[in-house]
Amino acid sequence: MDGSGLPETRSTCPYCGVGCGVLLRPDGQGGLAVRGDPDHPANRGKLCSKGAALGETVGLGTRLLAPQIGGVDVPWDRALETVAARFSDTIAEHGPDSVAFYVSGQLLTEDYYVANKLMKGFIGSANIDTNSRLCMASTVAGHKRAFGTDTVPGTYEDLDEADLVVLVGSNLAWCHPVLYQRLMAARATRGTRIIVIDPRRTASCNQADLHLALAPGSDVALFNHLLTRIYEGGALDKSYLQHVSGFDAALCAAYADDLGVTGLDQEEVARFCQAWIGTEKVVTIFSQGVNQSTSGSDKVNAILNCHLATGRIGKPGMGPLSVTGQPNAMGGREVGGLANMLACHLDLENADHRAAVRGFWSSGPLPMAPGLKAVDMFDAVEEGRIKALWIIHTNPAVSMPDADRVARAIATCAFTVVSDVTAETDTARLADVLLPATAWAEKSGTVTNSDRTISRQRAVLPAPEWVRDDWAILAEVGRRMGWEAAFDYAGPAEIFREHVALSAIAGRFGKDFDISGLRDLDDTAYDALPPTRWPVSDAKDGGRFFAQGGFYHADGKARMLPLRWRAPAAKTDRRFPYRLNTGRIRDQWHTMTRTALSPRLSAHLAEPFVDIHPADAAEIGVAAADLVRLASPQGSAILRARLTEAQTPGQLFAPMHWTADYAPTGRIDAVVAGATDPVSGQPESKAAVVSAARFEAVWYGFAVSATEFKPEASYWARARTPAGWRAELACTAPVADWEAEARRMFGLPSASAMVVEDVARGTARLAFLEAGRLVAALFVSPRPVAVMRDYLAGQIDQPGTDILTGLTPADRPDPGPVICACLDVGVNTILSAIETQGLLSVDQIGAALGAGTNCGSCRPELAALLAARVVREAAE
Ligand SMILES: Nc1nc2c(c(=O)[nH]1)N[C@H]1C(S)=C(S)[C@@H](COP(=O)(O)OP(=O)(O)OC[C@H]3O[C@@H](n4cnc5c(=O)[nH]c(N)nc54)[C@H](O)[C@@H]3O)O[C@H]1N2
Ligand SMILES: Nc1nc2c(c(=O)[nH]1)N[C@H]1C(S)=C(S)[C@@H](COP(=O)(O)OP(=O)(O)OC[C@H]3O[C@@H](n4cnc5c(=O)[nH]c(N)nc54)[C@H](O)[C@@H]3O)O[C@H]1N2
Ligand code: SF4
Ligand SMILES: [Mo]
Repeated sequence: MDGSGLPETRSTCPYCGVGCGVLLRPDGQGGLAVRGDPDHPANRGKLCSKGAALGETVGLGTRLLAPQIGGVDVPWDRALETVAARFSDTIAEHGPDSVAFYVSGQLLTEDYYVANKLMKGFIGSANIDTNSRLCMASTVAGHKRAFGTDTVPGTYEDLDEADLVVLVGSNLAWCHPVLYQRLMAARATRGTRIIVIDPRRTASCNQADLHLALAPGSDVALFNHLLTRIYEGGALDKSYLQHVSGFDAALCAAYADDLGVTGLDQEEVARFCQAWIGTEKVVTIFSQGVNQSTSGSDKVNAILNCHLATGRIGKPGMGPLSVTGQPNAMGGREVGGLANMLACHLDLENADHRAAVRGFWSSGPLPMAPGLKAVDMFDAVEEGRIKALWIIHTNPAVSMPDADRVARAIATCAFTVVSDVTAETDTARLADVLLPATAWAEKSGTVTNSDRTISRQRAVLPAPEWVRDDWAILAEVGRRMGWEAAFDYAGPAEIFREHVALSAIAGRFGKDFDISGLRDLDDTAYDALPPTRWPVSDAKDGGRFFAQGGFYHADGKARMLPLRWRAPAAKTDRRFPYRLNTGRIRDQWHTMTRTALSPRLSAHLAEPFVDIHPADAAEIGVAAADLVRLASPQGSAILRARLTEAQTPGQLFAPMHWTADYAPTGRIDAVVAGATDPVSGQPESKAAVVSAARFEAVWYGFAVSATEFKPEASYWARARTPAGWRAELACTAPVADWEAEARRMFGLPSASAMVVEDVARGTARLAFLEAGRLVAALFVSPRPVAVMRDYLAGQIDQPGTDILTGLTPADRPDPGPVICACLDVGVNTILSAIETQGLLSVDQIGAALGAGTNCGSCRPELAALLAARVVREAAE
C-alpha cells in the first residue's frame, strides 16, 4: 500500500531484459499507476521512459478482443477446434515436421514451457523457433562452444564493482537504460571507465572515455588483436588456463588475423588494449552489434577468449555480460524454446537427455535433430513444406529480415494462426485464425532477466471477457489434439512446478540450470515468490559461475576457439554502395504495438529516419529533412534524412520499429537480406547493402487532427499526440483541390474550414474548426514543411483562430521534440535554458527544468546538448 490507500502489486516491466521490478496500482477504471520497485535488485526503484509510461499503454482501443476466423468473430470453442483439427489433420497427412510454431522471448516461462512441450514432446517435431533467433542465438551458440552450456557467468553487481566497462555493439543508454544509469552511478562514485565499440556514435558514447568506430562486422579482428596484446603484455592468467583448452590454437589464429580490417587508428586501438589489459576488473557487455551478424557466434567467442585467457570471469567486477533484449529471452533459453535445444539446458541430440525428458513428460519419442531455425522456417513456409504455422507474441512480417517475402510466405501458408493482443498487426492481417491473448498486466507467471534473476509478473487488471492466457490457449489445443493428461494444468503455478521438477533431472545430469530448490513452492509461495537468481538447489544459490573453472564440457574445461575475421555477407558495390545498420530508438519498443500508444513516447522521434553523414548526403543531393529512398535487392524504404557526423561516411543507420500502421514505407526489414550466421542461424540484421537517393516528392505535408486518420500518400508517418494525431506526408502525385483532399483525409465533410492557398508558390494551409475549436490542420509545401510541429499538435481543441502561419506566437515558444518524456520537456526549452541561464551540467538542467530527474533515460541526450553548446562556444 502507499499513501493513496489503493493496494500496489509487485510485478515486472514487460520490455527489456534488465527486468525491472514495478509497483502497479490500478485506478479501478482500467488505468494503472506505475512506479519502480525499490526492493527489486535489478532496478532498486528506477524505471526508464518506457517503463514509466506503461500506464499509457493498457487501454483497450487497439486490442484483439475476440477470436476470429477469416476476419469474423467466432466463439472460442470453434476457434480452438479449428486450430486443433487443422494441426492434427496436417500432421496425420504430412507428418509432424509439416507444422511449426514461431514464438517469442516475450512469452512468460510458463507459456513458453507449454509451447515447447507441445511441439517437441507431443507433436514430435523440433519445429519450434523463436524471435530469440534474431536476438540471442549467437550468444547461446558462443556460450555453449566456450562453456559447454548457455550460462551468463556474472551478475549486475559486477557493474557496480568494475573499473572498466566495454560496450561492444550495445547502445546501453537507450536499450537497457536502467543498467546504464546504474553504470553512471558507479562511474560517479568510483570513476569507472567506459569504452564503446560501435561503428556509429550513439547516446552511449556521450559519457565514454573512448569510442572505437570500427568497420561493421570487424569485431573478431579487434578482439583477436587484444588477445595477442594480452599474451605479449604478460596479462595471461596461467593458473586459470588449466581450466581452459584451445589456448595455443586460439592465439595462433589471432596472430594470423588482420587488425587493418577494423579501419581503426593504431593509437586508439593501443589505448583500448592498454586499458583492457591494465584493468583487472573489466566487464565486457555485448548485444546486437555482436549477435546480429553472420560472424555473430565468432564475435561472442572472440570476446570470451580474452576473458578466459585472463581468468577474468565469474569474479566480482569482471566477466563477459551478454545483455538480453526481451524480458524473457533468458527464460526461453531455460525452457529450450529454440529449435536446437531441449528443456532445462538439456541437449536435443543426447539420447539419455531425450529419454529422461520423454519419461518425465510421458510423451512419445522426441525429435532427434534440431528443427527449422527462424529464417529457414519461413523459407519452408514459402516453399509449402510447412503447411500449418502458429505465430505467438511476435510480429515477423515486420521484424524478420526480407520482411516482404516473409509476409508473402505467411499469407500463402495453407493455415496460419496468430496469437496476439493487438487486433491489427502486419502479421495478424495475414492470419487465418486470430487468438486474443491476455496482455502483460492481465497475466501471471515468471520471467528471467539478463543476470539469471527470475521475477514474478502478476495480473493486476481484469482481463477482457474474451481473451485468454497464452499458456491456457496452448494447453487447450494440446488437450483437443488428444493429450488431455499432459496439458491438464490448473494454472501457471502448476506449470512452473513441473518446470522446477524437470530442472532437478537436468541437475542430476550435471546441468547448470537447476532450480530444484523451488520444488516446495505451493500456489501461495509461487504468488509471493521474490526475485530469485538461479541456480537454486540444495547445493547452489544464485551466485556467479566459473571463477574456479567448473565448465560443462566433458573434460570440465572451457574452450578457447581459433577464430578469423569474416566480412559481412552482403558486399557493397556500385549499385548498392551503402552499408545499412539498423537498431533501436530510446522510446519505442520493437514493432510499436504498445509504445506507440503513448503520446509521450511517440514525441521523442515521431517518424522513421535514416542517419546519414553530411558528405554522403551532399553526394546524393540530400538536405536535412529531405526524404531518402533506400533500395536493396530485397526491397525498398522511404525515410526522413537526418544529417549527422555520428555516422561514418558510407554507412547509414535506420530504426527497426515502423510498421504499416505507422509508416508503411518505414518497414526497414523489407530491405534487409536474410543472410545468417552458419553456427547460430542468427540473421545479419545490421549489415545490409543499399542504394540511397533523394525521394522526389511534388509536395510535402504536415497534419494534425483530433481524431485518428490514415493518410494516403507515397510517404506518410503518423503518431499519437496528447490531443490526437500528427502525420508527415509526401507525395509524387499533385493534388488539385486541397480542401477536398483534406476533408477526405480527416473525415471532416462539414467542419468549417479556413484555407490559405498560394498557388504560385504551391503552398496551402488549412485549418478545420468545430464549435470554434481546432479539430484538424494541414500544411503543404513543395519543400519539406517548416512549421512548429509540437506547437501545432498542442493547438488541437484550442480556439485555433490564428494558427495558419504554422508558427508560434512570439509569447508562446515552440517546445520542440520531447527530450524528457517523463516531464515533457522539449529540446527548444532546454536549449534556451542552457543559453539564458548559463546551465553547465545535466544536474543544473534538472534543477532548472526538471528534465532528466525522473527516469534519467534522457540524461545522455541532455549531456549531448550541453556538449554541443560547449563545442559551439569553443568555435565562436
Ligand atoms: N528502447 C528500446 N530498448 C530495447 C528494445 C527496443 O525495441 N527499444 N529492444 C530490446 C531488445 S529485444 C534487444 S535485443 C536489445 C538490443 O539492444 P542493443 O543491441 O543495444 O540495440 P541495437 O540498437 O539493436 O544495436 C546496438 C548497436 O550495435 C551497433 N552495431 C551495428 N553493427 C555493429 C558491428 O559490426 N559491431 C559492433 N561492435 N556494433 C555494431 C549499432 O550501431 C547499435 O548502436 O534492446 C532491448 N531494449
Ligand atoms: N532490422 C532489424 N530487425 C530486427 C532487429 C534489428 O535490430 N534490426 N532486432 C530483432 C530482435 S533482437 C528482436 S527481439 C525482434 C523483435 O521483433 P518482434 O518480436 O516481431 O516485435 P514485437 O513488436 O515485440 O512483437 C510482439 C508482438 O506480440 C504482441 N503481444 C504483446 N503482448 C502479448 C501477449 O501477452 N501475448 C501475445 N500472444 N502477444 C502479445 C504484440 O502486440 C506484438 O504484435 O526484432 C528483430 N528484428
Ligand atoms: S530498463 Fe526500462 S524497459 Fe527495461 S525493464 Fe527497466 S523500465 Fe523496463
Ligand atoms: Mo531482441
